[in-house]
Amino acid sequence: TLQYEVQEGIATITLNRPDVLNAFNEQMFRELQDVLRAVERDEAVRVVIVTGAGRGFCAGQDLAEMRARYERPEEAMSIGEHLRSRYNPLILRIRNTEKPFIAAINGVAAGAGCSLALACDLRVMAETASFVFNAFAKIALIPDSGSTWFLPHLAGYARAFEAATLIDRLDASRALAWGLVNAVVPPDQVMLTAQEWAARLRELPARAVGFLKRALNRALAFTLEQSLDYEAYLQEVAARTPEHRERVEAFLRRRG
Ligand code: LHQ
Repeated sequence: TLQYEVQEGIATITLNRPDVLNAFNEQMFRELQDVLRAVERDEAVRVVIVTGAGRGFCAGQDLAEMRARYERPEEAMSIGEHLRSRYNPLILRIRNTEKPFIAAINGVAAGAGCSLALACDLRVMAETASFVFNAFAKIALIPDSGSTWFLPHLAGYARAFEAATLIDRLDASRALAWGLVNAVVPPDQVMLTAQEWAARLRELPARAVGFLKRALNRALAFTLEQSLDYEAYLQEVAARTPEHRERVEAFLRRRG
């Protein structure tokens, strides 16, 4: 259900259930868990790209698998448990892994597929792709897997509410205008753009990029005072790395 490859420091995870627009099932979670553990551990991996096979990015929870659960409630875990044991750890792992994640949104993202995209650090979206945040409301649920948090933080409260209710297809140009994605490109350039960003991120010192990710994530729950303090703490560590000295020296040499 997944393709995973690492090439020159760039890991690419391709959700691979194209017949169902890469909806999440149990097996995909198992495979994702293994792959994300590998990504976190493997020092050779500097940047991660997440994309979908076929015409979709990710359609969220596989509803056929859900139905099977509803039919055997005594065997199945509750939705709350399902979120706590599957989706929430996935989202948190993406946020807590101190490497940049790029979502290459090749096609439609619905439900938790939107959440997956928003959990990443950068997003490039195909002109033809769209977000379907109201997929949740349409099946009488609320946005989950972080979407109630990501949406207002990225786009603001009113847009979050609108996206979760009224908008059937939030198209790429609106996603860009709302700050939900960083760039919109023709479909055949989605992976190229993601790879180009990844190659540039790879050239930056890994420790510094990891700390940046940590500091920005903390800042979302911090006061200015707390952020200033946390910056000073991380900077202390960053400044002790050899890369810092080397790069300052290299800058000064060029100025000669
Ligand atoms: C699917 C799915 C899908 C199975 C397309 N499942 N087959 C919820 C509950 C519990 C616990 C945890 O978390 C969650 C979080 C969630 O993610 S809730 C939201 C779940 N997702 C949805 O409700 C989205 C359902 N899909 C759609 O609304 C549409 O498929 C979208 C808008 C994504 C795309 O529409 P189209 O481009 O018109 O494609 P399509 O509907 O024809 O889909 C293509 C195929 O994929 C089709 O199968 P078929 O055999 O007819 O070709 C769909 O049945 C299948 N598919 N999403 N989530």
